[in-house]
Amino acid sequence: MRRTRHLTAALAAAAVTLLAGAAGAEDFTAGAITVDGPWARPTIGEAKNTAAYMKIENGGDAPDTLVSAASDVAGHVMLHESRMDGDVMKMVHLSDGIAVPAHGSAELKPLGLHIMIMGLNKPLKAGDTFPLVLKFEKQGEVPITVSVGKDGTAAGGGGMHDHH
Ligand SMILES: [Cu+2]
Repeated sequence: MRRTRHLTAALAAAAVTLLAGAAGAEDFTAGAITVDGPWARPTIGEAKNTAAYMKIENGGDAPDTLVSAASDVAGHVMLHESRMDGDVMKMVHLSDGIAVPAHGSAELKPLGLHIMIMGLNKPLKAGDTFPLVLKFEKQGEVPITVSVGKDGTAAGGGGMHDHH
């Protein structure tokens, strides 16, 4: 399968269109930013929410910040972090965004940083994909395609979004 590594930002948008519908998590590159294997959990029952996870790498000399995200398939997308408050898991909205250090990375994974996707216009099942546009302070908009999979790299610990 063709990868989208090392494409310019302009080509990346076109590549995302070509890859829409492809199975399996892909990597997406725009300028200094590479997004590795974005994935999301399938929705459960009538739930209209899910969370997306990915590793964001910054190959550049300057730090960047993921400031927001949006999707055509969802009414509302927010940057969240799951944190323990005593023995209760709580969601915190990250109004300052998610920092991606120069020559570093930010890891969005279950029980930690995630992109909360709310008000989905249809259920998501394993094997589906959906578009997501990440907006960075410096890099600007980076369109990606999120693959819906059972558990990705997660080591158990599911269900933390059930209360949403
Ligand atoms: Cu959340």
